[in-house]
Amino acid sequence: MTIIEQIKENLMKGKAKDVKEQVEQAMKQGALASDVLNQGLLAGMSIIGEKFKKNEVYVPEVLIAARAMKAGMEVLKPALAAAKVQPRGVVVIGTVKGDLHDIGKNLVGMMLEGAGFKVVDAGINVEPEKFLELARANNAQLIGVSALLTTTMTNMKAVVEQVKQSDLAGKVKVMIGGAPLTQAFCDEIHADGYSPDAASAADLAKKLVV
Ligand code: B1M
Repeated sequence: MTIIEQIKENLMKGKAKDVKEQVEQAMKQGALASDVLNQGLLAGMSIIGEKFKKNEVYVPEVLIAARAMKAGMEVLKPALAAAKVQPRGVVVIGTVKGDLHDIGKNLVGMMLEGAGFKVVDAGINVEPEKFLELARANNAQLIGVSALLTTTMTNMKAVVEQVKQSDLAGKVKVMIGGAPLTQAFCDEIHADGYSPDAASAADLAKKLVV
């Protein structure tokens, strides 16, 4: 097995220390940072995402794989910056106004990072204006809004409307998700996309940012 394949395998097993050491080793051996990223870290995270979708792994496994990815990314970041490897896109993600649930939102953020996006975390109980401000400040192409309550999901509409009525219209798309949501609700508030889980959220983000 090559060192990059070992990185992929160990990431899937959540072995953060091994991943970190093997990324260091791969870089010392002269591997390209982009190969370590795409064929090692992102490839492993993508398999974990697929398994999560099929209920073959659960939230804890995704969290430890994401932790291993972060450990590898810490080593890789300077080399990626030097090689001018650009993120796939920038996503501002947050939980909608009035809502304090963030476990699902954090998981979506990790899967987006695993898919190569730069993720700006707006936190919880986020006012619509804050989403727009952060999108402008970070040149984001996407805003991701999470809601876990039937009483707060309706607040997502304001985010979609404010984006469409602002200078960001046509430049920034809004994707939504969270347990009480449906595609029908997404259509009703004219959001650009809905996904039922964190792995599909990463797939959706890739489709929305072309
Ligand atoms: Co609350 N809570 N909670 N809660 N809580 C629920 C959501 C609830 C279903 C429990 C119940 O009654 N059975 C219920 C909502 C009922 C409803 O509206 N239909 C509820 C309630 C009522 C409340 C309070 C009102 C309780 C009270 O105070 N009376 C209160 C509200 C506070 C507020 O937000 N203003 C409240 C508070 C809390 C805690 C603070 C105690 C805690 C949150 C801690 C935290 O997040 N840091 C909490 C928790 C933990 C839950 C449950 C138990 C678990 C939620 C969770 O994290 N799930 C939940 C019941 C349950 O689901 N069994 C419940 C795991 C997580 C990985 O799943 O968030 O669905 P989820 O995310 C998934 C997908 O939905 C999707 O991907 C994720 C991964 O696959 N997804 C996206 C999520 N966001 C996405 C965004 C995307 C795409 C996909 O694109 C942007």
